[in-house]
Amino acid sequence: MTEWTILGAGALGCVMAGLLRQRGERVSFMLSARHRGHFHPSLDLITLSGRHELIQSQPRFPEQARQVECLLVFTKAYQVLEALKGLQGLPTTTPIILFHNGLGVAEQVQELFPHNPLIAGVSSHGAMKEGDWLVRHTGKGETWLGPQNEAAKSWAHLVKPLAAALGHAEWSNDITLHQRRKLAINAVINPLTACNNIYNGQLLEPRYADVLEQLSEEVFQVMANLGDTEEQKDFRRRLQQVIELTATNYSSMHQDLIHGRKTENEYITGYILAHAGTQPVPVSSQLYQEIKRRGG
Ligand code: KPL
Repeated sequence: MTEWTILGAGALGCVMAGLLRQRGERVSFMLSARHRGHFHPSLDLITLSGRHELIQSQPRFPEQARQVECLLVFTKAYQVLEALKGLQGLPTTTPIILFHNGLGVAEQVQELFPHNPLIAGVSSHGAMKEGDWLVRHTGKGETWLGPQNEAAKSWAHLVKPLAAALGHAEWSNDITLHQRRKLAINAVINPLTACNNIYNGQLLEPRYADVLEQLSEEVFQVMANLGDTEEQKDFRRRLQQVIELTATNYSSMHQDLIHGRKTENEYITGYILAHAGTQPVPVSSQLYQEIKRRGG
């Protein structure tokens, strides 16, 4: 049985670790040297039904990179490279699965680890961190994996144990489509909730109707220009569904901004701006600048 090593003990990384352990999978956390001696042996997972489950996992440190069998990366987009640079000892056969929001990082990881199977992951599970090693699973979602290089193409079997643990996991040879579709949702919900200091569900209040409409239109057009054939009504339906399913969540960008952390602005709204071409994207530009102005 493969051991799954989680890099990035944020909300989603911890929920995934918990769900995998509940299915009897072997799970470890890759920690940085500063965590040595501070590792909590058990993770407290609050399940969808509100039960607390204590999840046991193993700590691993960068000098043990050689032992990593499968690496699941849940750090923020802007932390991926730094975190991976410390793992140069990773065997070249170890698959690296990247789960960050936004796009544009995999190309750089490929340069750093040219031989490893490189896989992109897209997950819509809801997760909220409520404390150190205390995490709440807030919504069941889908998980898609797909190859980012040639070496990854023979790793589709990884979805089987993931599907058993997460309820859904599928392989897609067009993972960029799934990444872009998730990015489109994030490019609407995240900056709007972050700049207005609201939880996701508040976007459905009448006072946000106009800006929500304008921003959705901008993001939809950019994706359509990039070749996505999704119809606008389907995009709007998907957006509405995610807002409703995560209504009580604060988006990750909201949480980052409010806690004074760097956000994924560059990889989400920045991606929309970079791919807008001649299409005007005034709402995205304004939100992008506002988040930068606030230090995110
Ligand atoms: O992925 C998310 C995020 O916060 O980054 C959404 C789907 C918007 C849920 O909050």
